[in-house]
Amino acid sequence: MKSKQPLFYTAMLTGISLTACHQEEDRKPLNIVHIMTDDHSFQTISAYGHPISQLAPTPNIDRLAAEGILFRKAFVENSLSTPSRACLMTGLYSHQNGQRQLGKGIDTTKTFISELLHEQGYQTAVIGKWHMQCEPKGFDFYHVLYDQGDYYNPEFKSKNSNGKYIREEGYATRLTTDHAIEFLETRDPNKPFSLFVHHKAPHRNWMPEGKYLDLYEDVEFPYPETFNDDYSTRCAAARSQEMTIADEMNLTVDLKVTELADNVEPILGRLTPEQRAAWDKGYSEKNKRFIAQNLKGEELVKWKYQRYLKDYLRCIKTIDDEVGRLIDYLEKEGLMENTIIVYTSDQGFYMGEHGWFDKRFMYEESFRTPLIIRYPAGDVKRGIESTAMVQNIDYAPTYLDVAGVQKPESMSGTSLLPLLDGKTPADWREYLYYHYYDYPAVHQVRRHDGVRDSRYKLIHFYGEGFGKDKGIDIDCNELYDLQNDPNELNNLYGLEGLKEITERLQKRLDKYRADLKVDEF
Ligand code: SGN
Ligand code: CA
Repeated sequence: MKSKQPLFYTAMLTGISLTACHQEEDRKPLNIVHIMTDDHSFQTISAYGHPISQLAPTPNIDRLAAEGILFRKAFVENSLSTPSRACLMTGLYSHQNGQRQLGKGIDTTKTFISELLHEQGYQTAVIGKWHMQCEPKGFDFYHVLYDQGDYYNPEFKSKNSNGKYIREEGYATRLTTDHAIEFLETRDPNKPFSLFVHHKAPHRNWMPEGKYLDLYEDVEFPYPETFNDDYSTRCAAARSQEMTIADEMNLTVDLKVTELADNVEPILGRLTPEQRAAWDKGYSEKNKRFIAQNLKGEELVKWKYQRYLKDYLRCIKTIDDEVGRLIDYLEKEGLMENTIIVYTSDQGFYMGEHGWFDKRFMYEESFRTPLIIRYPAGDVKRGIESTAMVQNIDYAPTYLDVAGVQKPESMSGTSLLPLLDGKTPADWREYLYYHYYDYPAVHQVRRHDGVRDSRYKLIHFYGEGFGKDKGIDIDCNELYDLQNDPNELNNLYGLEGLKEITERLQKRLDKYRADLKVDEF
Protein backbone atom coordinates (compact mmCIF):
# COMPACT_ATOMS: atom_id res chain seq x y z
CA MET A 1 0.00 0.00 0.00
CA LYS A 2 1.44 3.40 -1.01
CA SER A 3 1.72 5.86 1.83
CA LYS A 4 1.09 9.56 1.75
CA GLN A 5 1.37 11.90 4.69
CA PRO A 6 -1.48 11.31 7.12
CA LEU A 7 -3.81 14.13 7.97
CA PHE A 8 -2.27 15.30 11.22
CA TYR A 9 -4.51 17.27 13.45
CA THR A 10 -2.07 20.09 13.98
CA ALA A 11 -2.22 20.72 10.24
CA MET A 12 -5.96 21.14 10.56
CA LEU A 13 -5.58 23.36 13.57
CA THR A 14 -3.40 25.86 11.79
CA GLY A 15 -6.30 26.40 9.44
CA ILE A 16 -3.84 26.89 6.60
CA SER A 17 -4.44 23.75 4.68
CA LEU A 18 -6.56 20.67 4.67
CA THR A 19 -3.82 18.61 3.10
CA ALA A 20 -1.02 16.68 4.70
CA CYS A 21 1.45 18.20 7.12
CA HIS A 22 5.09 17.33 6.93
CA GLN A 23 6.41 18.49 10.27
CA GLU A 24 7.86 15.80 12.48
CA GLU A 25 6.22 16.59 15.79
CA ASP A 26 4.46 14.36 18.24
CA ARG A 27 1.38 13.89 16.16
CA LYS A 28 -0.97 11.11 15.24
CA PRO A 29 -3.26 10.91 12.24
CA LEU A 30 -6.82 12.02 12.93
CA ASN A 31 -9.19 9.59 14.56
CA ILE A 32 -12.31 8.68 12.61
CA VAL A 33 -15.83 8.37 14.01
CA HIS A 34 -18.36 7.25 11.40
CA ILE A 35 -21.91 7.42 12.79
CA MET A 36 -24.39 5.80 10.45
CA THR A 37 -28.08 5.38 11.15
CA ASP A 38 -30.38 3.07 9.26
CA ASP A 39 -32.97 4.75 7.01
CA HIS A 40 -32.54 8.26 8.41
CA SER A 41 -33.96 10.78 5.93
CA PHE A 42 -32.36 14.20 5.43
CA GLN A 43 -35.92 15.54 5.75
CA THR A 44 -35.80 14.74 9.48
CA ILE A 45 -32.53 16.46 10.40
CA SER A 46 -33.22 20.06 11.32
CA ALA A 47 -29.89 21.29 9.90
CA TYR A 48 -31.28 20.42 6.46
CA GLY A 49 -34.21 22.77 7.05
CA HIS A 50 -37.09 20.60 5.81
CA PRO A 51 -40.50 21.56 7.30
CA ILE A 52 -40.91 18.18 9.07
CA SER A 53 -37.62 18.57 10.91
CA GLN A 54 -38.48 22.08 12.08
CA LEU A 55 -41.20 20.51 14.23
CA ALA A 56 -38.87 17.82 15.58
CA PRO A 57 -35.41 19.35 15.86
CA THR A 58 -32.15 17.42 16.14
CA PRO A 59 -29.85 19.80 18.05
CA ASN A 60 -26.96 17.39 18.52
CA ILE A 61 -26.73 16.34 14.90
CA ASP A 62 -27.13 20.00 13.97
CA ARG A 63 -24.17 20.83 16.18
CA LEU A 64 -21.98 18.67 13.94
CA ALA A 65 -23.20 20.69 10.95
CA ALA A 66 -22.66 24.00 12.75
CA GLU A 67 -19.08 22.96 13.49
CA GLY A 68 -18.44 21.30 10.15
CA ILE A 69 -19.85 20.91 6.67
CA LEU A 70 -23.28 19.74 5.51
CA PHE A 71 -23.53 18.03 2.13
CA ARG A 72 -26.70 18.88 0.21
CA LYS A 73 -25.96 16.46 -2.58
CA ALA A 74 -24.80 13.27 -0.89
CA PHE A 75 -26.05 10.07 -2.53
CA VAL A 76 -25.82 6.31 -2.32
CA GLU A 77 -25.14 3.95 -5.21
CA ASN A 78 -27.79 1.35 -4.38
CA SER A 79 -30.42 2.49 -1.89
CA LEU A 80 -30.55 -0.48 0.45
CA SER A 81 -28.82 -1.43 3.66
CA THR A 82 -26.44 -4.28 2.93
CA PRO A 83 -25.33 -2.96 -0.48
CA SER A 84 -24.78 0.45 1.05
CA ARG A 85 -22.66 -1.01 3.85
CA ALA A 86 -20.63 -2.92 1.29
CA CYS A 87 -20.01 0.34 -0.63
CA LEU A 88 -18.84 1.91 2.61
CA MET A 89 -16.49 -0.94 3.47
CA THR A 90 -14.97 -1.38 -0.01
CA GLY A 91 -15.24 1.96 -1.85
CA LEU A 92 -16.66 -0.09 -4.72
CA TYR A 93 -19.95 -0.14 -6.62
CA SER A 94 -22.34 -3.00 -5.84
CA HIS A 95 -21.51 -5.12 -8.90
CA GLN A 96 -17.81 -4.75 -8.03
CA ASN A 97 -18.13 -5.75 -4.36
CA GLY A 98 -20.78 -8.40 -5.06
CA GLN A 99 -23.43 -7.12 -2.64
CA ARG A 100 -26.15 -6.16 -5.10
CA GLN A 101 -29.12 -7.32 -3.05
CA LEU A 102 -30.17 -7.29 0.56
CA GLY A 103 -29.52 -10.87 1.57
CA LYS A 104 -26.59 -12.08 -0.44
CA GLY A 105 -23.48 -11.36 -2.40
CA ILE A 106 -20.59 -9.73 -0.56
CA ASP A 107 -17.30 -10.78 -2.08
CA THR A 108 -15.17 -11.37 1.01
CA THR A 109 -11.97 -11.39 -1.03
CA LYS A 110 -12.39 -7.62 -1.42
CA THR A 111 -10.35 -5.55 0.99
CA PHE A 112 -12.34 -3.64 3.59
CA ILE A 113 -11.44 -0.13 4.72
CA SER A 114 -11.17 -1.53 8.27
CA GLU A 115 -8.34 -3.84 7.12
CA LEU A 116 -6.45 -1.00 5.47
CA LEU A 117 -6.82 1.27 8.48
CA HIS A 118 -5.76 -1.55 10.78
CA GLU A 119 -2.62 -2.02 8.65
CA GLN A 120 -1.88 1.68 9.14
CA GLY A 121 -1.88 1.25 12.91
CA TYR A 122 -5.45 2.32 13.55
CA GLN A 123 -7.48 0.54 16.20
CA THR A 124 -10.64 -0.36 14.40
CA ALA A 125 -14.12 -0.94 15.82
CA VAL A 126 -17.65 -1.47 14.54
CA ILE A 127 -20.67 -1.31 16.82
CA GLY A 128 -24.35 -1.95 16.10
CA LYS A 129 -25.82 -2.94 12.75
CA TRP A 130 -23.35 -4.84 10.59
CA HIS A 131 -25.89 -6.64 8.39
CA MET A 132 -23.53 -8.26 5.95
CA GLN A 133 -23.33 -11.95 5.33
CA CYS A 134 -19.74 -12.17 6.52
CA GLU A 135 -17.88 -11.71 9.78
CA PRO A 136 -16.74 -8.14 10.54
CA LYS A 137 -13.29 -8.12 8.85
CA GLY A 138 -10.36 -6.01 9.93
CA PHE A 139 -11.82 -4.93 13.27
CA ASP A 140 -9.95 -5.10 16.57
CA PHE A 141 -13.22 -4.65 18.41
CA TYR A 142 -16.75 -5.38 17.32
CA HIS A 143 -20.09 -5.57 19.03
CA VAL A 144 -22.69 -6.15 16.37
CA LEU A 145 -26.40 -6.79 16.24
CA TYR A 146 -28.02 -9.93 14.96
CA ASP A 147 -29.20 -9.36 11.35
CA GLN A 148 -31.37 -6.18 11.30
CA GLY A 149 -31.24 -5.99 15.10
CA ASP A 150 -34.11 -5.44 17.52
CA TYR A 151 -35.08 -2.18 19.18
CA TYR A 152 -35.70 -3.73 22.58
CA ASN A 153 -33.27 -6.03 24.40
CA PRO A 154 -31.36 -6.92 21.23
CA GLU A 155 -28.78 -9.66 20.72
CA PHE A 156 -25.18 -8.65 20.10
CA LYS A 157 -22.15 -10.68 19.11
CA SER A 158 -18.62 -9.64 19.98
CA LYS A 159 -15.09 -10.99 19.69
CA ASN A 160 -15.42 -12.42 23.17
CA SER A 161 -18.76 -14.13 22.70
CA ASN A 162 -17.38 -17.04 20.63
CA GLY A 163 -19.68 -16.42 17.72
CA LYS A 164 -22.77 -16.41 19.96
CA TYR A 165 -25.34 -13.63 20.01
CA ILE A 166 -26.16 -12.59 23.54
CA ARG A 167 -29.30 -10.71 24.61
CA GLU A 168 -28.72 -7.40 26.35
CA GLU A 169 -31.39 -5.58 28.27
CA GLY A 170 -32.09 -2.05 27.11
CA TYR A 171 -32.86 0.01 24.03
CA ALA A 172 -30.69 -0.58 20.95
CA THR A 173 -29.72 3.05 20.32
CA ARG A 174 -28.54 3.49 23.92
CA LEU A 175 -26.76 0.13 24.03
CA THR A 176 -24.96 0.89 20.77
CA THR A 177 -23.59 4.12 22.23
CA ASP A 178 -22.64 2.31 25.46
CA HIS A 179 -20.53 -0.13 23.47
CA ALA A 180 -18.98 2.62 21.36
CA ILE A 181 -17.89 4.32 24.58
CA GLU A 182 -16.71 0.99 25.96
CA PHE A 183 -14.38 0.68 22.96
CA LEU A 184 -13.11 4.23 23.44
CA GLU A 185 -12.49 3.59 27.13
CA THR A 186 -10.51 0.42 26.55
CA ARG A 187 -8.51 1.44 23.48
CA ASP A 188 -4.79 2.12 23.46
CA PRO A 189 -4.65 5.93 23.70
CA ASN A 190 -1.30 5.96 21.92
CA LYS A 191 -2.79 4.81 18.65
CA PRO A 192 -5.32 6.48 16.35
CA PHE A 193 -8.74 4.86 16.12
CA SER A 194 -11.54 4.45 13.63
CA LEU A 195 -14.94 3.78 15.13
CA PHE A 196 -17.98 2.84 13.07
CA VAL A 197 -21.16 3.39 15.10
CA HIS A 198 -24.06 1.90 13.15
CA HIS A 199 -27.46 2.40 14.72
CA LYS A 200 -30.42 0.16 14.05
CA ALA A 201 -32.84 3.08 14.38
CA PRO A 202 -34.89 4.46 12.72
CA HIS A 203 -35.45 1.30 10.65
CA ARG A 204 -38.94 -0.17 10.25
CA ASN A 205 -40.95 -0.89 12.47
CA TRP A 206 -40.02 2.37 14.22
CA MET A 207 -40.31 1.32 17.87
CA PRO A 208 -39.56 4.33 20.10
CA GLU A 209 -37.99 4.27 23.50
CA GLY A 210 -40.42 4.21 26.47
CA LYS A 211 -39.73 7.75 27.58
CA TYR A 212 -40.58 9.24 24.20
CA LEU A 213 -43.85 7.48 23.47
CA ASP A 214 -45.83 10.70 23.92
CA LEU A 215 -43.40 13.04 22.19
CA TYR A 216 -44.96 15.04 19.30
CA GLU A 217 -48.37 13.58 20.12
CA ASP A 218 -50.09 16.93 19.61
CA VAL A 219 -48.10 17.90 16.54
CA GLU A 220 -49.72 17.74 13.10
CA PHE A 221 -46.91 17.05 10.64
CA PRO A 222 -47.22 18.65 7.20
CA TYR A 223 -48.03 16.45 4.22
CA PRO A 224 -45.50 16.34 1.41
CA GLU A 225 -46.55 18.00 -1.85
CA THR A 226 -46.33 14.63 -3.61
CA PHE A 227 -48.35 12.69 -1.02
CA ASN A 228 -51.04 11.93 -3.61
CA ASP A 229 -48.74 11.35 -6.59
CA ASP A 230 -50.66 9.38 -9.23
CA TYR A 231 -47.45 8.33 -11.05
CA SER A 232 -49.18 9.26 -14.30
CA THR A 233 -46.10 10.25 -16.29
CA ARG A 234 -43.86 7.42 -15.12
CA CYS A 235 -42.85 3.92 -16.13
CA ALA A 236 -44.79 0.97 -14.67
CA ALA A 237 -42.31 0.62 -11.78
CA ALA A 238 -43.69 3.52 -9.75
CA ARG A 239 -47.18 2.03 -9.97
CA SER A 240 -46.29 -1.59 -9.26
CA GLN A 241 -44.14 -0.98 -6.14
CA GLU A 242 -45.47 -2.19 -2.79
CA MET A 243 -44.43 0.55 -0.42
CA THR A 244 -47.38 2.86 -0.01
CA ILE A 245 -48.50 4.13 3.36
CA ALA A 246 -52.07 3.52 2.21
CA ASP A 247 -51.75 -0.17 1.34
CA GLU A 248 -48.51 -1.66 2.64
CA MET A 249 -47.99 0.03 5.98
CA ASN A 250 -49.93 -2.14 8.41
CA LEU A 251 -51.78 -0.97 11.48
CA THR A 252 -50.42 -3.62 13.82
CA VAL A 253 -46.68 -4.25 13.46
CA ASP A 254 -45.87 -0.98 11.70
CA LEU A 255 -48.23 1.36 13.50
CA LYS A 256 -48.58 -0.46 16.84
CA VAL A 257 -52.33 -0.65 17.10
CA THR A 258 -51.68 -3.94 18.83
CA GLU A 259 -55.32 -4.15 19.90
CA LEU A 260 -56.05 -5.18 16.30
CA ALA A 261 -53.40 -7.93 16.22
CA ASP A 262 -54.32 -11.61 16.61
CA ASN A 263 -51.11 -12.13 18.51
CA VAL A 264 -49.06 -9.34 20.09
CA GLU A 265 -46.17 -11.66 20.88
CA PRO A 266 -44.22 -11.02 17.63
CA ILE A 267 -44.58 -7.26 18.20
CA LEU A 268 -44.12 -6.86 21.95
CA GLY A 269 -42.83 -10.24 23.08
CA ARG A 270 -39.27 -8.96 23.58
CA LEU A 271 -40.21 -6.28 26.09
CA THR A 272 -39.63 -6.76 29.82
CA PRO A 273 -42.70 -6.26 32.07
CA GLU A 274 -41.46 -2.73 32.92
CA GLN A 275 -40.91 -1.84 29.27
CA ARG A 276 -44.29 -3.33 28.44
CA ALA A 277 -46.01 -1.26 31.12
CA ALA A 278 -44.47 1.94 29.71
CA TRP A 279 -45.45 0.84 26.21
CA ASP A 280 -49.06 0.17 27.12
CA LYS A 281 -49.25 3.45 28.99
CA GLY A 282 -47.97 5.21 25.87
CA TYR A 283 -50.19 3.57 23.28
CA SER A 284 -53.37 2.14 24.86
CA GLU A 285 -55.44 5.31 25.14
CA LYS A 286 -54.36 6.64 21.75
CA ASN A 287 -55.14 3.32 20.12
CA LYS A 288 -58.55 3.13 21.73
CA ARG A 289 -59.41 6.60 20.45
CA PHE A 290 -58.23 5.64 16.97
CA ILE A 291 -60.28 2.43 16.91
CA ALA A 292 -63.38 4.26 18.12
CA GLN A 293 -63.09 6.78 15.25
CA ASN A 294 -63.38 3.97 12.69
CA LEU A 295 -61.55 6.03 10.06
CA LYS A 296 -61.78 5.10 6.39
CA GLY A 297 -60.28 6.17 3.06
CA GLU A 298 -58.28 9.37 3.00
CA GLU A 299 -58.79 10.02 6.71
CA LEU A 300 -57.29 6.65 7.55
CA VAL A 301 -54.26 7.22 5.29
CA LYS A 302 -53.69 10.58 6.95
CA TRP A 303 -53.89 9.02 10.38
CA LYS A 304 -51.38 6.36 9.32
CA TYR A 305 -49.00 9.04 8.05
CA GLN A 306 -49.21 10.96 11.32
CA ARG A 307 -48.59 7.86 13.45
CA TYR A 308 -45.71 6.81 11.16
CA LEU A 309 -44.00 10.19 11.40
CA LYS A 310 -44.44 10.42 15.15
CA ASP A 311 -42.95 7.01 15.81
CA TYR A 312 -40.13 7.55 13.33
CA LEU A 313 -39.28 10.94 14.82
CA ARG A 314 -39.43 9.54 18.35
CA CYS A 315 -36.76 7.04 17.30
CA ILE A 316 -34.73 9.95 15.88
CA LYS A 317 -35.03 11.78 19.18
CA THR A 318 -33.14 9.02 20.97
CA ILE A 319 -30.56 8.96 18.18
CA ASP A 320 -30.02 12.67 18.55
CA ASP A 321 -29.63 12.28 22.32
CA GLU A 322 -27.07 9.55 21.79
CA VAL A 323 -25.12 11.49 19.20
CA GLY A 324 -24.97 14.17 21.88
CA ARG A 325 -23.77 11.66 24.46
CA LEU A 326 -20.99 10.45 22.18
CA ILE A 327 -19.91 14.02 21.36
CA ASP A 328 -19.90 14.86 25.09
CA TYR A 329 -17.65 11.88 25.71
CA LEU A 330 -15.24 12.88 22.92
CA GLU A 331 -15.20 16.41 24.27
CA LYS A 332 -14.58 15.31 27.85
CA GLU A 333 -11.68 13.18 26.64
CA GLY A 334 -10.19 16.04 24.63
CA LEU A 335 -10.73 14.23 21.34
CA MET A 336 -12.76 16.80 19.42
CA GLU A 337 -9.76 18.47 17.81
CA ASN A 338 -8.08 15.31 16.58
CA THR A 339 -11.13 13.40 15.39
CA ILE A 340 -13.12 13.65 12.18
CA ILE A 341 -16.80 12.90 12.90
CA VAL A 342 -19.09 11.84 10.09
CA TYR A 343 -22.87 11.55 10.41
CA THR A 344 -24.74 9.75 7.67
CA SER A 345 -27.37 7.10 6.97
CA ASP A 346 -27.19 3.93 4.89
CA GLN A 347 -29.64 5.65 2.52
CA GLY A 348 -32.48 8.13 2.47
CA PHE A 349 -36.13 7.35 3.15
CA TYR A 350 -39.58 8.42 2.00
CA MET A 351 -41.51 10.42 4.58
CA GLY A 352 -44.73 10.11 2.63
CA GLU A 353 -43.37 11.60 -0.61
CA HIS A 354 -45.12 9.91 -3.54
CA GLY A 355 -47.33 8.27 -0.89
CA TRP A 356 -44.43 6.04 0.20
CA PHE A 357 -42.24 4.82 3.00
CA ASP A 358 -39.05 2.74 2.41
CA LYS A 359 -36.38 3.59 -0.17
CA ARG A 360 -34.84 1.69 -3.19
CA PHE A 361 -35.82 4.09 -6.03
CA MET A 362 -33.43 6.50 -7.68
CA TYR A 363 -35.79 9.38 -6.90
CA GLU A 364 -34.19 12.00 -4.69
CA GLU A 365 -35.58 11.09 -1.24
CA SER A 366 -33.99 7.65 -1.28
CA PHE A 367 -31.08 8.26 -3.66
CA ARG A 368 -29.89 11.06 -1.38
CA THR A 369 -28.62 10.44 2.11
CA PRO A 370 -27.77 12.87 4.89
CA LEU A 371 -24.07 13.63 5.25
CA ILE A 372 -22.46 15.95 7.76
CA ILE A 373 -18.74 16.04 8.50
CA ARG A 374 -17.28 17.77 11.51
CA TYR A 375 -13.56 18.14 11.16
CA PRO A 376 -10.93 19.90 13.23
CA ALA A 377 -10.54 23.03 11.17
CA GLY A 378 -8.68 25.63 13.17
CA ASP A 379 -9.58 28.94 11.59
CA VAL A 380 -11.21 27.42 8.54
CA LYS A 381 -14.85 28.51 8.35
CA ARG A 382 -17.29 26.04 9.87
CA GLY A 383 -21.03 25.72 9.51
CA ILE A 384 -20.65 25.61 5.76
CA GLU A 385 -22.41 23.62 3.04
CA SER A 386 -21.31 21.78 -0.06
CA THR A 387 -23.36 21.12 -3.17
CA ALA A 388 -20.72 18.88 -4.74
CA MET A 389 -22.14 15.49 -5.73
CA VAL A 390 -20.68 12.85 -3.43
CA GLN A 391 -21.53 9.19 -2.98
CA ASN A 392 -21.13 6.44 -0.39
CA ILE A 393 -18.28 4.85 -2.37
CA ASP A 394 -16.30 7.95 -1.33
CA TYR A 395 -16.07 7.14 2.38
CA ALA A 396 -13.34 4.50 2.11
CA PRO A 397 -11.03 6.71 -0.01
CA THR A 398 -11.72 9.61 2.39
CA TYR A 399 -10.69 7.58 5.42
CA LEU A 400 -7.59 6.33 3.63
CA ASP A 401 -6.77 9.95 2.82
CA VAL A 402 -7.17 10.85 6.49
CA ALA A 403 -4.76 8.03 7.36
CA GLY A 404 -2.31 9.17 4.72
CA VAL A 405 -2.75 6.20 2.42
CA GLN A 406 -3.02 6.39 -1.33
CA LYS A 407 -6.28 4.71 -2.31
CA PRO A 408 -5.80 1.48 -4.27
CA GLU A 409 -6.24 1.92 -8.05
CA SER A 410 -9.14 -0.48 -7.94
CA MET A 411 -11.23 1.66 -5.56
CA SER A 412 -13.98 3.53 -7.40
CA GLY A 413 -14.72 6.32 -4.92
CA THR A 414 -12.90 9.62 -4.41
CA SER A 415 -11.66 11.24 -1.21
CA LEU A 416 -13.92 14.00 0.11
CA LEU A 417 -11.12 15.85 1.88
CA PRO A 418 -10.61 18.37 -0.94
CA LEU A 419 -14.24 19.46 -0.42
CA LEU A 420 -14.02 20.18 3.29
CA ASP A 421 -13.33 23.88 2.89
CA GLY A 422 -16.63 24.23 1.03
CA LYS A 423 -15.08 24.79 -2.41
CA THR A 424 -15.57 22.26 -5.17
CA PRO A 425 -12.40 21.54 -7.17
CA ALA A 426 -12.79 22.23 -10.89
CA ASP A 427 -12.22 18.60 -11.80
CA TRP A 428 -14.82 17.21 -9.35
CA ARG A 429 -17.21 14.61 -10.84
CA GLU A 430 -20.13 15.94 -12.86
CA TYR A 431 -22.20 12.75 -12.93
CA LEU A 432 -23.22 9.97 -10.57
CA TYR A 433 -24.11 6.40 -11.36
CA TYR A 434 -26.90 4.50 -9.54
CA HIS A 435 -27.93 0.86 -9.74
CA TYR A 436 -30.66 -1.00 -7.83
CA TYR A 437 -30.97 -4.79 -8.15
CA ASP A 438 -33.12 -6.16 -5.32
CA TYR A 439 -36.09 -7.51 -7.31
CA PRO A 440 -38.15 -9.65 -6.91
CA ALA A 441 -38.18 -8.79 -3.22
CA VAL A 442 -40.18 -7.09 -0.50
CA HIS A 443 -41.63 -3.79 -1.82
CA GLN A 444 -41.30 -5.04 -5.43
CA VAL A 445 -39.26 -2.15 -6.75
CA ARG A 446 -38.12 -3.01 -10.27
CA ARG A 447 -34.44 -3.11 -11.18
CA HIS A 448 -33.05 0.12 -12.55
CA ASP A 449 -29.89 2.08 -13.16
CA GLY A 450 -29.31 5.68 -14.09
CA VAL A 451 -27.21 8.82 -14.09
CA ARG A 452 -27.67 12.19 -12.49
CA ASP A 453 -25.88 15.44 -13.13
CA SER A 454 -26.37 18.66 -11.22
CA ARG A 455 -29.68 19.27 -13.01
CA TYR A 456 -31.01 16.22 -14.84
CA LYS A 457 -31.61 12.58 -14.05
CA LEU A 458 -32.04 9.69 -16.47
CA ILE A 459 -33.38 6.38 -15.10
CA HIS A 460 -33.73 3.09 -16.94
CA PHE A 461 -36.06 0.43 -15.48
CA TYR A 462 -35.51 -3.03 -16.88
CA GLY A 463 -36.07 -6.75 -16.46
CA GLU A 464 -38.50 -9.58 -16.28
CA GLY A 465 -41.56 -9.26 -14.04
CA PHE A 466 -42.18 -11.69 -11.19
CA GLY A 467 -45.04 -12.35 -8.82
CA LYS A 468 -47.93 -10.01 -9.53
CA ASP A 469 -45.73 -8.38 -12.22
CA LYS A 470 -45.51 -11.68 -14.12
CA GLY A 471 -45.65 -11.05 -17.84
CA ILE A 472 -44.78 -7.38 -17.39
CA ASP A 473 -41.19 -7.20 -18.59
CA ILE A 474 -39.94 -3.64 -18.69
CA ASP A 475 -37.45 -1.56 -20.61
CA CYS A 476 -38.50 1.98 -19.86
CA ASN A 477 -36.86 5.37 -19.32
CA GLU A 478 -37.59 8.41 -17.20
CA LEU A 479 -35.98 11.83 -17.47
CA TYR A 480 -36.36 14.58 -14.87
CA ASP A 481 -35.35 18.22 -14.79
CA LEU A 482 -34.57 18.66 -11.10
CA GLN A 483 -34.33 22.41 -11.39
CA ASN A 484 -37.85 22.96 -12.75
CA ASP A 485 -39.38 19.85 -11.21
CA PRO A 486 -37.59 19.06 -7.93
CA ASN A 487 -40.40 16.70 -6.91
CA GLU A 488 -39.78 14.57 -10.01
CA LEU A 489 -43.42 14.50 -11.08
CA ASN A 490 -42.96 15.14 -14.80
CA ASN A 491 -41.17 12.45 -16.72
CA LEU A 492 -39.80 14.28 -19.74
CA TYR A 493 -38.38 11.28 -21.56
CA GLY A 494 -39.22 11.36 -25.25
CA LEU A 495 -40.73 14.86 -25.14
CA GLU A 496 -39.81 17.32 -27.84
CA GLY A 497 -36.87 19.67 -27.39
CA LEU A 498 -34.92 17.42 -25.04
CA LYS A 499 -33.04 15.33 -27.56
CA GLU A 500 -29.67 16.88 -26.83
CA ILE A 501 -29.97 16.53 -23.06
CA THR A 502 -31.28 12.98 -23.32
CA GLU A 503 -28.47 11.96 -25.64
CA ARG A 504 -25.84 13.51 -23.42
CA LEU A 505 -27.12 11.64 -20.35
CA GLN A 506 -27.59 8.41 -22.28
CA LYS A 507 -24.01 8.63 -23.56
CA ARG A 508 -22.77 9.13 -20.02
CA LEU A 509 -24.86 6.20 -18.78
CA ASP A 510 -23.46 3.99 -21.57
CA LYS A 511 -19.97 5.07 -20.65
CA TYR A 512 -20.48 4.18 -16.99
CA ARG A 513 -21.84 0.78 -17.98
CA ALA A 514 -18.86 0.14 -20.26
CA ASP A 515 -16.11 1.57 -18.03
CA LEU A 516 -17.40 -0.12 -14.89
CA LYS A 517 -18.18 -3.36 -16.73
CA VAL A 518 -21.78 -3.38 -15.56
CA ASP A 519 -23.21 -6.76 -16.54
CA GLU A 520 -26.97 -6.14 -16.52
CA PHE A 521 -29.18 -3.22 -17.38
C1 SGN B 1 -37.07 -5.38 6.03
C2 SGN B 1 -38.23 -4.40 6.07
C3 SGN B 1 -38.39 -3.74 4.71
C4 SGN B 1 -37.08 -3.10 4.29
C5 SGN B 1 -35.96 -4.14 4.32
C6 SGN B 1 -34.62 -3.57 3.99
N1 SGN B 1 -39.45 -5.07 6.45
O1 SGN B 1 -37.35 -6.43 5.17
O2 SGN B 1 -39.40 -2.76 4.80
O3 SGN B 1 -37.16 -2.56 2.99
O4 SGN B 1 -35.89 -4.71 5.63
O5 SGN B 1 -34.24 -2.56 4.88
S1 SGN B 1 -39.68 -5.38 8.01
O6 SGN B 1 -41.14 -5.57 8.16
O7 SGN B 1 -38.96 -6.61 8.32
O8 SGN B 1 -39.20 -4.29 8.80
S2 SGN B 1 -32.73 -2.21 5.01
O9 SGN B 1 -32.65 -0.93 5.68
O10 SGN B 1 -32.11 -3.25 5.78
O11 SGN B 1 -32.22 -2.11 3.66
CA1 CA C 1 -31.39 1.02 5.65
